[in-house]
Amino acid sequence: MSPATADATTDLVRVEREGQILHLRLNRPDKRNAINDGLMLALDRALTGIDPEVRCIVLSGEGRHFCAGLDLSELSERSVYEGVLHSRMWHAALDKVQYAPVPVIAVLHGATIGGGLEIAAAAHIRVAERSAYYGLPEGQRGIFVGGGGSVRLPRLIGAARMADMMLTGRVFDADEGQQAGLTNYLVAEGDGLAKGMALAQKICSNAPLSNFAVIQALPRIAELPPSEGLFVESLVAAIAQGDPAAKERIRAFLEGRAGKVAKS
Ligand code: 1HE
Repeated sequence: MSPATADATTDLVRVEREGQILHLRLNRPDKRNAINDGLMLALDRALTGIDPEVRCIVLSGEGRHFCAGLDLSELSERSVYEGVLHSRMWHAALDKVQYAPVPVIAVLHGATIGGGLEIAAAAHIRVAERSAYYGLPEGQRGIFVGGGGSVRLPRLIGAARMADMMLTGRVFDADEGQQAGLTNYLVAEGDGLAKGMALAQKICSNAPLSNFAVIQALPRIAELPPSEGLFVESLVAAIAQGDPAAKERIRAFLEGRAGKVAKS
């Protein structure tokens, strides 16, 4: 890892650059990366004005846990109206994760709870270490998800599983999370970041427009009625294949200069 280029204004989210990869690290380990306003705003800032040379983002948590969710100490004095604004502030920040210009890989370990799971759900790929576990204790705390969880998590694991987690306080371990579709990769303890970085390197080697189409077009098309989806797909396909990077890559394959598809 190159020397940290920590920015004083985003101290609660450490920002480091390794070549074309931007590594963001939730950085409030004493409080298990519980999300106070400062941390969410720091995440928002870290995702604003990303250098066009960046091709992939890796998001992880400092300390023994990925994230303990909403900082409950900030909640008690909030009015209903302030609650709405707070939730909308989270939505804006987590939209910057989901609609980042480049793919975001979340590397999860330890507690990935409440708002922590909402952050993870906004990423495009999730890597879990064996210690990772997932909970939505909102029911026990008398609150509701407010960071896009009710929109994004049912699309990953289904509304029924999410309701079970919220109503009964059911906690999924790393294996259960993987089986439920919460995570894409499950690796040994301590290997999460290396795996996240290795995946990021692969993503960096793709054509940028192709990556952009996957993260921007795919989830939108999936929400469209089939006929509209197919029409939008045809436009995106034509745009992507018209890109010089696509033409060069296809030429390279036809001339035997590009790798074959193989199971690694
Ligand atoms: C916190 C928080 C927090 C830790 N808000 N301060 N989230 C939760 O309900 C999860 C609550 N936290 C826990 O269950 C545990 O802290 C953990 C399982 C995450 C970690 O346990 P452990 O033993 O490693 O740490 P700890 O001793 O419990 O916590 C260390 C410190 O972090 C301690 O503060 P200290 O001043 O006594 O050292 C804790 O109080 C503090 N801490 N978690 C505030 N969450 C927009 S809607 C989203 C809704 C939600 O996210 S609901 C989920 C809330």
